[in-house]
Formats: sequence, structure tokens, C-alpha cells
Amino acid sequence: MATWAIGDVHGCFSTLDALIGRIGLDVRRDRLWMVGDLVNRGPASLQVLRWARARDREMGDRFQVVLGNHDLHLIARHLGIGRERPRDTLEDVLSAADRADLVGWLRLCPFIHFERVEDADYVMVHAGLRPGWSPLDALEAAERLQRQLQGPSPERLLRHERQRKDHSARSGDDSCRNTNSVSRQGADSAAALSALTRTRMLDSKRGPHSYKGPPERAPRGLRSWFDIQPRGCPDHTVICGHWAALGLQLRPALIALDTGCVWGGRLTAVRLDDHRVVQQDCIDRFS
Ligand SMILES: [Mn+2]
Repeated sequence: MATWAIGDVHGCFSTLDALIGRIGLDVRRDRLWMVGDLVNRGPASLQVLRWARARDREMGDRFQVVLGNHDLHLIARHLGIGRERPRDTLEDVLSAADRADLVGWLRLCPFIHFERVEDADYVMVHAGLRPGWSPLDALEAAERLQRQLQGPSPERLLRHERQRKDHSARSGDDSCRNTNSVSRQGADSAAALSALTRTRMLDSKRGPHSYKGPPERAPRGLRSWFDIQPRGCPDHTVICGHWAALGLQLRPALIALDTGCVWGGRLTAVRLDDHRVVQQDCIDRFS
């Protein structure tokens, strides 16, 4: 039995299908984990979602997906909360007969997944963790977000998602000063959502920064979220995606898997048991 983790698919179904063939996934025995951003930017989000929905039925707990920022954007669009963005390629999903079933399933996915595999502790998130977060801190924050997303009024959380996009250079910690406890909770949620689904580099005040490029070319004073000590969940190996310019990272406690498939790069799978890497060049056609 193998455990595979796969990077950001972004609607590149043909590439995903080819990669799954390459790794020889045994759906009856193996585990398959995906770091989120299943959809958007690429040409076949609908096929990716239908595929993931089928793997979920077939593999049960051995199939795990965590939510990425583009997955949240699809949920927002489905609910009529989010507005279309210039490079969205979500029309196939939004006009599908099984749209409600597919997006309903996506809405039930978690923001974080903890699992022990072969004597090693893993935590999978789309983007990252806040510095200093214990596993319990991270789990509680993620579950709070999940309850908001699944509850009767997900608008607040999805609005945070939009605000983080618009003001991603501002610190969630600073914005909650001198405010009452309700808005402090909101600011905490926004900061947790930002860490789990959008973080790349932080400024000297540990606020999120919008820089997306490679860390070695970053403006002075910025540091990668995983280089700030104490890192969140330091005793766990973090599996994440979201940062295409960072590229594949296989470090003792960090496996970063976004290798820019949708930008003409590759889709990457890593077998956690022995760190075997299997990659597939992007073969999806963009019209
Ligand atoms: Mn992302």
C-alpha cells in the first residue's frame, strides 16, 4: 500500500489522468492526497471534479482533498457570492447538470488533514500554517472555518476570502487591534484562512505579503512562511501546494508540490513512503 500526494491540478484533467496512470494508483489499497486548487485556470475543471468525486466514493478515507483558494472561489461563484474574475475557467462546472452535487461535495472538504503514515506525522494544507501554531491550534482554526463554510451563512468567510485577495499585503494581526471580540474573531478567521489557503511570504511583522515569485528574488525583509520560527506544527511534515514559483521542495519537514502544471509546467506526485517523485508534463490543451 502506497500513499501518494499530488500538487495543484487547476483543471488540467488530461495531465492528472496521465499522472495517475504513471503512478499506477491502486484504488483498492493506496492512499491519495491532493493539496487543493483542483479547479480553475485550466480547461477541464468539470472533469477533474467528477474524477475526484468518484475517487472519494471509491476510496473513502484513503482519498483526501484539502481546500484551496480557487476551490473556495468556485464555491462562492456557485452560491452567487463571488463575482467572475478575468481568468476564471469555471463555466463548464457552473453550467453542468451535476453542479450542485459536485460543488456540494467540494464544500464538505476540510482545510487541513492530519495523518500518521509509517511512523511519520503529516499535515496537509493548501498553502501553509501560521508561525507558532500547534497541531491543535491549526486543527481548531481549520475546523472553525469549515463550520462557517458549511453553515447557513458562508458569505462572511467567502467575503474574507475576497478581502484577503484584495488586501493581501495587510496583516491580519494588525487589523484586529483595538476592536471588539466579534471583529477580533473575524480577523482571526481571516488570518487563519489566509494562512491555510493563500500564504507564501510574510513581512517583518509576520503579515501576509502578495509576492508570488521565487523566494530567492523576494523583496528584502520577506520570509517564506515555513522559514519563520517556530514554524507551525514543527514535528509534522507539511504537505502543501499553492506556490508555483517555489517549485518542488522535498525537505525533512516540508513537501511542496505545486510545480506550475497550469502555467506550462508539470504536475507532481510524491510517494510519502520513500519520497519517490513522479511528474507529468502538462498535456492539457488551452483554447
Ligand atoms: Mn492556490
